Amino acid sequence: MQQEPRLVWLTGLSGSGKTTLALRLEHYLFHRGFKVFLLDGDNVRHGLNQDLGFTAADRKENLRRVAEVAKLMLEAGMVVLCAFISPYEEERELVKQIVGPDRFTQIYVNASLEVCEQRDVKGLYQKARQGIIPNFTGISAPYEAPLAPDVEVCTGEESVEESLLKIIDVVEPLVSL
Ligand code: GGZ
Repeated sequence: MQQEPRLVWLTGLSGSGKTTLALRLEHYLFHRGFKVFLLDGDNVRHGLNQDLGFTAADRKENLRRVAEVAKLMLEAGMVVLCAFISPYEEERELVKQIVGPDRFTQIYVNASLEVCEQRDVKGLYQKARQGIIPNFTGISAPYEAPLAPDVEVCTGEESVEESLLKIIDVVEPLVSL
Protein backbone atom coordinates (compact mmCIF):
# COMPACT_ATOMS: atom_id res chain seq x y z
CA MET A 1 0.00 0.00 0.00
CA GLN A 2 1.39 3.39 -1.03
CA GLN A 3 0.93 6.06 1.60
CA GLU A 4 1.97 9.60 2.45
CA PRO A 5 3.64 9.91 5.84
CA ARG A 6 1.73 12.30 8.08
CA LEU A 7 1.41 13.26 11.72
CA VAL A 8 -2.19 13.55 12.86
CA TRP A 9 -2.19 15.42 16.16
CA LEU A 10 -5.22 15.30 18.47
CA THR A 11 -5.40 17.95 21.18
CA GLY A 12 -8.05 18.45 23.83
CA LEU A 13 -8.81 18.22 27.53
CA SER A 14 -8.47 15.02 29.55
CA GLY A 15 -11.67 13.08 28.90
CA SER A 16 -12.50 14.93 25.68
CA GLY A 17 -12.29 11.73 23.63
CA LYS A 18 -8.84 12.00 22.04
CA THR A 19 -7.80 8.43 22.77
CA THR A 20 -11.18 6.97 21.79
CA LEU A 21 -11.11 8.76 18.43
CA ALA A 22 -7.42 8.06 17.83
CA LEU A 23 -7.92 4.34 18.50
CA ARG A 24 -10.90 4.25 16.13
CA LEU A 25 -8.94 6.13 13.48
CA GLU A 26 -5.97 3.78 13.94
CA HIS A 27 -8.28 0.78 13.47
CA TYR A 28 -9.88 2.28 10.39
CA LEU A 29 -6.59 3.15 8.70
CA PHE A 30 -5.02 -0.19 9.65
CA HIS A 31 -7.89 -2.09 8.04
CA ARG A 32 -7.57 0.09 4.93
CA GLY A 33 -3.96 -1.13 4.66
CA PHE A 34 -2.06 1.87 6.05
CA LYS A 35 1.00 1.51 8.27
CA VAL A 36 -0.17 3.49 11.24
CA PHE A 37 0.95 3.89 14.84
CA LEU A 38 -0.60 5.67 17.82
CA LEU A 39 1.45 7.52 20.41
CA ASP A 40 -0.32 8.70 23.55
CA GLY A 41 0.25 9.26 27.24
CA ASP A 42 -0.26 5.57 27.93
CA ASN A 43 2.62 4.31 25.82
CA VAL A 44 4.92 7.32 26.16
CA ARG A 45 4.59 8.61 29.72
CA HIS A 46 5.16 5.13 31.21
CA GLY A 47 8.41 4.56 29.33
CA LEU A 48 10.33 7.13 27.32
CA ASN A 49 8.95 10.05 29.34
CA GLN A 50 8.54 8.48 32.76
CA ASP A 51 10.85 11.14 34.22
CA LEU A 52 8.38 13.90 33.28
CA GLY A 53 5.41 15.29 35.20
CA PHE A 54 2.87 17.99 34.41
CA THR A 55 4.62 21.31 34.98
CA ALA A 56 4.62 23.56 31.93
CA ALA A 57 8.31 22.74 31.37
CA ASP A 58 7.74 18.98 31.65
CA ARG A 59 4.77 19.08 29.29
CA LYS A 60 6.89 20.97 26.77
CA GLU A 61 9.67 18.36 27.00
CA ASN A 62 7.08 15.55 26.79
CA LEU A 63 5.76 16.97 23.53
CA ARG A 64 9.20 17.80 22.12
CA ARG A 65 10.31 14.18 22.59
CA VAL A 66 7.05 12.89 21.13
CA ALA A 67 7.57 15.13 18.09
CA GLU A 68 11.11 13.81 17.60
CA VAL A 69 9.88 10.20 17.82
CA ALA A 70 7.05 10.99 15.41
CA LYS A 71 9.55 12.57 13.01
CA LEU A 72 11.59 9.34 12.94
CA MET A 73 8.42 7.36 12.29
CA LEU A 74 7.47 9.71 9.46
CA GLU A 75 10.90 9.13 7.96
CA ALA A 76 10.07 5.40 8.04
CA GLY A 77 6.94 6.22 6.02
CA MET A 78 4.39 5.79 8.76
CA VAL A 79 1.12 7.55 9.44
CA VAL A 80 1.54 8.64 13.05
CA LEU A 81 -1.38 9.50 15.32
CA CYS A 82 -0.68 11.43 18.52
CA ALA A 83 -3.23 11.98 21.28
CA PHE A 84 -1.91 14.41 23.88
CA ILE A 85 -3.59 17.20 25.81
CA SER A 86 -0.86 19.52 24.45
CA PRO A 87 -2.42 22.54 26.14
CA TYR A 88 -0.22 25.32 24.77
CA GLU A 89 -0.45 26.74 21.27
CA GLU A 90 3.28 27.47 21.33
CA GLU A 91 4.16 23.81 21.95
CA ARG A 92 1.78 22.54 19.28
CA GLU A 93 3.48 24.97 16.91
CA LEU A 94 6.87 23.59 18.00
CA VAL A 95 5.70 20.05 17.18
CA LYS A 96 4.57 21.28 13.76
CA GLN A 97 7.98 22.85 13.10
CA ILE A 98 9.86 19.73 14.26
CA VAL A 99 8.02 17.37 11.91
CA GLY A 100 7.54 19.92 9.11
CA PRO A 101 4.39 21.99 8.63
CA ASP A 102 3.44 20.19 5.41
CA ARG A 103 3.26 16.84 7.23
CA PHE A 104 1.17 18.02 10.19
CA THR A 105 -2.59 17.85 10.64
CA GLN A 106 -4.18 19.16 13.81
CA ILE A 107 -7.49 17.89 15.19
CA TYR A 108 -9.17 19.81 18.00
CA VAL A 109 -11.18 17.38 20.11
CA ASN A 110 -13.43 19.97 21.67
CA ALA A 111 -15.46 19.13 24.74
CA SER A 112 -16.23 21.68 27.42
CA LEU A 113 -14.69 21.38 30.85
CA GLU A 114 -18.20 20.72 32.19
CA VAL A 115 -18.66 17.76 29.85
CA CYS A 116 -15.20 16.31 30.61
CA GLU A 117 -15.65 16.80 34.32
CA GLN A 118 -19.03 15.09 34.22
CA ARG A 119 -17.54 12.12 32.37
CA ASP A 120 -14.58 11.95 34.78
CA VAL A 121 -13.87 8.38 33.65
CA LYS A 122 -10.78 8.02 35.84
CA GLY A 123 -11.88 10.24 38.73
CA LEU A 124 -9.01 12.64 38.00
CA TYR A 125 -11.14 15.81 37.90
CA GLN A 126 -12.50 15.05 41.35
CA LYS A 127 -8.95 14.58 42.64
CA ALA A 128 -7.88 17.79 40.92
CA ARG A 129 -10.77 19.71 42.53
CA GLN A 130 -9.70 18.34 45.89
CA GLY A 131 -6.14 19.51 45.24
CA ILE A 132 -4.79 15.95 45.27
CA ILE A 133 -3.57 16.29 41.68
CA PRO A 134 -1.79 19.62 41.07
CA ASN A 135 -1.44 21.41 37.70
CA PHE A 136 -4.50 19.67 36.30
CA THR A 137 -5.48 20.94 32.86
CA GLY A 138 -8.73 22.90 32.95
CA ILE A 139 -8.75 23.12 36.77
CA SER A 140 -5.38 24.39 37.93
CA ALA A 141 -3.47 24.59 34.65
CA PRO A 142 -4.50 26.26 31.38
CA TYR A 143 -5.78 24.84 28.11
CA GLU A 144 -5.39 27.05 25.06
CA ALA A 145 -7.82 26.06 22.30
CA PRO A 146 -6.14 25.77 18.88
CA LEU A 147 -6.42 28.92 16.77
CA ALA A 148 -6.64 27.18 13.41
CA PRO A 149 -7.21 23.42 13.66
CA ASP A 150 -7.60 21.45 10.43
CA VAL A 151 -10.60 19.67 11.92
CA GLU A 152 -12.70 20.41 14.99
CA VAL A 153 -14.97 17.80 16.50
CA CYS A 154 -17.37 18.57 19.33
CA THR A 155 -17.67 15.35 21.27
CA GLY A 156 -20.22 16.72 23.73
CA GLU A 157 -22.72 17.06 20.88
CA GLU A 158 -21.62 14.58 18.21
CA SER A 159 -21.56 10.79 18.34
CA VAL A 160 -18.19 9.02 18.12
CA GLU A 161 -19.17 7.93 14.60
CA GLU A 162 -19.93 11.50 13.51
CA SER A 163 -16.66 12.84 14.88
CA LEU A 164 -14.71 9.94 13.39
CA LEU A 165 -16.21 10.49 9.94
CA LYS A 166 -15.30 14.19 10.04
CA ILE A 167 -11.70 13.24 10.82
CA ILE A 168 -11.53 10.45 8.21
CA ASP A 169 -12.89 12.82 5.53
CA VAL A 170 -9.89 15.09 6.04
CA VAL A 171 -7.17 12.59 6.93
CA GLU A 172 -7.70 9.76 4.45
CA PRO A 173 -7.09 11.86 1.30
CA LEU A 174 -3.97 13.33 2.91
CA VAL A 175 -2.39 9.93 3.60
CA SER A 176 -3.42 8.31 0.32
CA LEU A 177 -1.09 8.41 -2.68
C1 GGZ B 1 -3.56 16.71 32.96
C2 GGZ B 1 -3.03 14.63 33.80
C3 GGZ B 1 -2.44 15.22 34.91
C4 GGZ B 1 -2.45 16.65 35.01
C5 GGZ B 1 -2.24 13.08 35.15
N1 GGZ B 1 -3.02 17.36 34.00
O1 GGZ B 1 -7.23 11.48 30.77
P1 GGZ B 1 -5.94 10.80 30.96
O2 GGZ B 1 -5.31 11.15 32.37
O3 GGZ B 1 -5.76 9.37 30.67
O4 GGZ B 1 -4.92 11.63 30.14
C6 GGZ B 1 -4.28 12.63 30.89
C7 GGZ B 1 -2.82 12.42 30.74
C8 GGZ B 1 -2.23 13.67 30.08
O5 GGZ B 1 -0.97 13.42 29.58
P2 GGZ B 1 -0.44 14.17 28.28
O6 GGZ B 1 0.91 13.59 28.00
O7 GGZ B 1 -1.43 14.08 27.19
O8 GGZ B 1 -0.34 15.70 28.76
S1 GGZ B 1 0.44 16.89 28.07
O9 GGZ B 1 0.15 16.87 26.62
O10 GGZ B 1 -0.08 18.12 28.68
O11 GGZ B 1 1.90 16.71 28.32
C9 GGZ B 1 -4.60 12.37 32.38
C10 GGZ B 1 -3.26 12.21 33.05
O12 GGZ B 1 -2.26 12.20 32.02
N2 GGZ B 1 -2.89 13.29 33.96
N3 GGZ B 1 -1.96 14.25 35.74
N4 GGZ B 1 -1.92 17.28 36.05
N5 GGZ B 1 -3.60 15.36 32.83
